[in-house]
Amino acid sequence: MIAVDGFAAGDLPADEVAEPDLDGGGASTFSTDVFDLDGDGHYETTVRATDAGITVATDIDGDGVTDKFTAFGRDGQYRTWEIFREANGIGRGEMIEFGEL
Ligand SMILES: [Ca+2]
Ligand SMILES: [Ca+2]
Repeated sequence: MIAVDGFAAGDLPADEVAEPDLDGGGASTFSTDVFDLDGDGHYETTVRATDAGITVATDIDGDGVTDKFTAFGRDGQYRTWEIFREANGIGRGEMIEFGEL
């Protein structure tokens, strides 16, 4: 079972959100793919497959920092966070969606 429950939405550091520790023990990454889903020439979406599941990180505004992050577990559960950077530079995540595929 994937430990997405281990994600504390309040303390996701934006700089590290692209490589979350999904199982708490250091999931090994099998593949990383980048996509330009909206076709503007900027590859804003990073998809990583690990032994814990698949994560999708999207940098919507192209500033190099992930804005939206979704984790899909092997059990079919998914959760999406929106990442904010506060004035003091600290990233913060807020869960905006979750469910089962
Ligand atoms: Ca794009
Ligand atoms: Ca961004």
